[in-house]
Amino acid sequence: MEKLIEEYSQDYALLREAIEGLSEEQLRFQPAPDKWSIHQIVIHVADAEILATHRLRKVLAEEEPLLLSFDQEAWTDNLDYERLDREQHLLLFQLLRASMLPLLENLTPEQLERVGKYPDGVQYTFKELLELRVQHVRVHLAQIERVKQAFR
Ligand code: NI
Repeated sequence: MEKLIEEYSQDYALLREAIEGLSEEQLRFQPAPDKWSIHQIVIHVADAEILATHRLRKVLAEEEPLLLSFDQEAWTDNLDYERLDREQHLLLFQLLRASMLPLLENLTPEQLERVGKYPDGVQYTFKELLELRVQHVRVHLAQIERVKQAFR
């Protein structure tokens, strides 16, 4: 658990590191018309974190709450990610993660096993939802690396 919390708290720095020194041209480069730019990936990661933080809090606070997912392509297209401020979203991500840290200290085994359910009936424990946060950033860090390679 300690390792998981440590990884969860380090993701912001990893995201920063991944985009450090990139030009605006690199950040806006889309490897294909249907592939996200690094800018879009960063906004997506922050947007996903808003919902995920809400889910984590809901599971800790309520009895078997209903969890909601989001249509990520629709958000990217309809929220005009191109115009959103990347720096703000990075800071938003940082604050969302930091705001959770006091809640993650001293969690009891019972709290880790608290569950939430998606409308399709699939159930996740708090611990699993937390693991998914770290995995989500990992997936997108790898994606950022692929976009960087494609730009070269
Ligand atoms: Ni994602």
